Parts: sequence; structure tokens; C-alpha cells
Amino acid sequence: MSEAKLYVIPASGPSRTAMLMLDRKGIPFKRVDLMPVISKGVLRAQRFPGVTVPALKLNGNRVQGSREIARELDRVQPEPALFPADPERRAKVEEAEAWGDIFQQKPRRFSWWALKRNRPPMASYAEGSRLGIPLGLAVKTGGPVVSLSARFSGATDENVRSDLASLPADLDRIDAWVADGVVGGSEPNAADFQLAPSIGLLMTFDDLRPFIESRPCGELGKRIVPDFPGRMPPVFPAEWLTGLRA
Ligand SMILES: N[C@@H](CCC(=O)N[C@@H](CS)C(=O)NCC(=O)O)C(=O)O
Repeated sequence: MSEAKLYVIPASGPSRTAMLMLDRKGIPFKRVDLMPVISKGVLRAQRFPGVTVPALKLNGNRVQGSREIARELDRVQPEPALFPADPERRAKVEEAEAWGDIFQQKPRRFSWWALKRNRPPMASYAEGSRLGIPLGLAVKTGGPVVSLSARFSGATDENVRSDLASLPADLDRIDAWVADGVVGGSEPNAADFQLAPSIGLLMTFDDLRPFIESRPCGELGKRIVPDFPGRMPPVFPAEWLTGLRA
């Protein structure tokens, strides 16, 4: 059996989801770090059906998408399970996981919007990765990658402003799942692994961390992904943060 190979983008939330789940299963894997945008060509060349990370080669199969990877991992190695056996509890975990898959888009948009305005912090997000070129060079030449990624992710002023306005309700929702025991239990499940990297990425923003870190969702992020890379100095217009301040 060949070693599993996981294609990721540094500081990508769902890439971290896949890494955490492989670690949880104790499945060794080789991590391949890709530059955003260029990742699409690499994944096509590797004959994956889509162009996003995480993308996993496991036992000769190609599995793409954090939710698909969760299911494949439970299929090939049932223990420790990523989903509860009880159907009702499983449905709740699946609901939180599916919501988290959509929620990913907010921290993703925030990141590209912010890097478009302040590129040097890009190096901190790539900490610990091996992109095949020196980090300084990647940042220096990264303008087109950032612009294209901002465009692909819809990181417009309008979207980012409205994503920030609805963020308090999102955080309430995750806190409620923690309170209900859907996530945050002693045995992390697929929803924990889906949500925590998004929270980790949100907490890399100096603008956002103070409103998240002491909440139950912030505690969840810190416990599951204590080492999420990156640090973005204040970047959002103050009036975009009024909802969080309230
Ligand atoms: N919902 C998908 C999201 C995958 C996704 O959009 N991944 C981003 C990185 S976080 C990507 O591959 N972007 C391509 C690019 O930046 O060129 C999942 O959970 O797997």
C-alpha cells in the first residue's frame, strides 16, 4: 500500500481539516504544499476531478473535498470514528459540518481581501510550508496570486462587509453547537475538524481575535488547532466591525 498523499494550500482551513482528520486516524501521509491558483493546474495534472484542496490520494483512490475525505477516512478505517454511531447525533454533526463547509468562505474571503491590501503578512500564513521557492520570493511575486484568489473567492468590499456584519450570528451558532455538545466533546468529530480551522483562521486577524478568543467557539478553535499559522494586523475599516463590537 503506497503512502497517502495530501495536497494542501498553506493556511487553507479545509486543508487543515483534512490534516487533522488523517492525524486523528493515525494514517501517515505526505503533505504537498501548493501555491494558490497554481494549485489548480497541479490538481488537474494529478487527475483529480476538481481544482480545490484538500485533495487526497489514498490506497490508489483520489478523494477531494474536506467532507468527502471525512467519509472516505471513516470508510477505510472506522476507528476512531469521525461521526457518531447514533443516527440522531450523526445528523446533528453532519448539519454542523455542512454549515461549516459554507462558512469556510468567510475567513477565505477575509484573508484574500486583507492580503490584497497588505501583502507582507502572507509570509506568516505560509510558515512551516514547503512551496518549492523561498518564502520571501513567493510573497514578493505573489501579487497576481492574491488578486486572482480574491477574485475567485468573491472578496469584494460588499461581500466582506456583509460577511463581517453576519459574523456575530455565525459565532452564536457555533457557540450553541458547543453548548448542545454537537462539537467540543472529548472525542472530536468531523464537525469539530470542519469548524475549528475556520475559527483558527479568523483568529489570525488582530481585528477579530478579541471578539472570538474567549467565546466557546474560540476555545474550540484553540484546542483543536492551537498552531494555526498567520497574523494579520488591523485591516478592516472600523465601521465594518460595529456588529462585533455591539
Ligand atoms: N468546500 C471545499 C473548499 C475547497 C476550497 O475552496 N479550497 C480552496 C483553499 S481553502 C482552494 O483550493 N482554492 C483554490 C485556489 O486558491 O486556487 C472543501 O471543504 O474541500
